Amino acid sequence: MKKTTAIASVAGLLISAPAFAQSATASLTAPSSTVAAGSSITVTLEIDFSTGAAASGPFGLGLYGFGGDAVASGDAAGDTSASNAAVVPALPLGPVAQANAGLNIATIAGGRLLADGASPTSPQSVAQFDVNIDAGAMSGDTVTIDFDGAVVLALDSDLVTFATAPGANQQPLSTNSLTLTVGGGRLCADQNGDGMVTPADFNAWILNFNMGSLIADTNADGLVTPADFNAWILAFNAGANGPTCTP
Ligand SMILES: [Ca+2]
Ligand SMILES: [Ca+2]
Repeated sequence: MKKTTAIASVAGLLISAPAFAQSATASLTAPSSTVAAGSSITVTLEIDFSTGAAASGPFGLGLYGFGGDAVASGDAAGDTSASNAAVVPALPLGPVAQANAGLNIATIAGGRLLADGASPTSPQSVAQFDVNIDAGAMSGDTVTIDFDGAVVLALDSDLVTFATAPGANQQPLSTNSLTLTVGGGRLCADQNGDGMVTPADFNAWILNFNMGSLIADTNADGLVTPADFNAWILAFNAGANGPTCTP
């Protein structure tokens, strides 16, 4: 809190606005809070912002840029990594989207969202990355991901740099943490849920398919289609080393 006040004071000297009550919050979301060990899930970074009473800079008000690190913690964080990090095309300045080694799993930054004069909308989805869960993680383990960064809402200086430590005209970005729980993971080929992959699962897949059950979604695309039959054969041939599915 003390740090935020100091930043606001510095920014107040640089711009003519009497008040500088900008704020921004980062949220990380995923399609599921349960992930099988060794599998990946796509995480979206969204920024909810208010330009408050800030004076407009040379391009007006809006979300000009953001930057920071996705940091993992929790029992399953050790061998968890990120890949396919990407900033949305609407933020072409920069952009930086790199996967890292270690608990700081990705560094992501981008800027210059708005066309001149366009009205900013909030919240904005700004980036995505895949989180690859440690293959050796145990059921019930968790990985919590935070985004530790800063955002620029009112551009009023010639040079804007992205850093995890906010500077002038930058607002610290508080994050709503995302916690992923490692699920036990049913082998996708195990259609009758007996914990084994046997020829009996072939008839079970047909039954599940005909019922439209998501258990038949062997390629895990969220749909039950004939493509899942080939996926079931591949999963069956892989035996105990095959992919895991939820449910
Ligand atoms: Ca089975
Ligand atoms: Ca499917």
